[in-house]
Amino acid sequence: MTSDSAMRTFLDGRVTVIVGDITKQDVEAIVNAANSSLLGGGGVDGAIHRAGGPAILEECREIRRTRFPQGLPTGEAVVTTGGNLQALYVIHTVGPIYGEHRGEEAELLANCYHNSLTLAVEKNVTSVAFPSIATGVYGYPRAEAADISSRTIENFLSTDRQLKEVRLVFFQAQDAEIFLENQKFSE
Ligand code: AR6
Repeated sequence: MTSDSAMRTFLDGRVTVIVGDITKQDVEAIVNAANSSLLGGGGVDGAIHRAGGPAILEECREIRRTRFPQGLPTGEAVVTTGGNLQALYVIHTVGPIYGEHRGEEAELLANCYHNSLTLAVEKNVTSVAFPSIATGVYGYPRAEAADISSRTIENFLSTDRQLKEVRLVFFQAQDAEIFLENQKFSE
């Protein structure tokens, strides 16, 4: 369980916005802001591997070996066990490094959300939590990321009936405020 409570909800409660730690969420799947190596890193990635234990890294290595020897491309997503986390699954996606994709950053960030949600549905989960992908080390401006992530999530949920909760988890209250000021949910 988590003691964090929703700051705000959208789309009839199917989207919630909270301040908290992604590793502590009581949802069926959490999303990791990974890098293309899938072998861990700092930020959310480091926190998820520390909290989830070695089973996650083991599966990531196997995915690299069998499916992505060159690394997971930006915008794509893969799923592993949640290891010791409450979540059953970790969905790993690679955000764009801001300024390094010749103007295709927005499309790539949208792909991260769309592909992660697609995998969540494929895994039959009904709840999934996202960190704010690419807005840390990868430098994506928080206001622009809010616009893109909210539009992409709403678009996905408009044709999906399975997901009951998409939880957007911000590490700091100020980050959640920026999201709330810039999101484009219709209700
Ligand atoms: N729970 C929720 N949000 C968090 C947490 C947490 N425990 N920790 C950080 N954040 P980042 P990126 C927020 O840098 O920008 C890694 O080294 C943070 O405030 O984790 O996609 C990977 O291996 C920020 O808003 O991910 C890659 O190399 C957001 O999570 C690279 O960083 C994302 O910050 C990926 O960079």
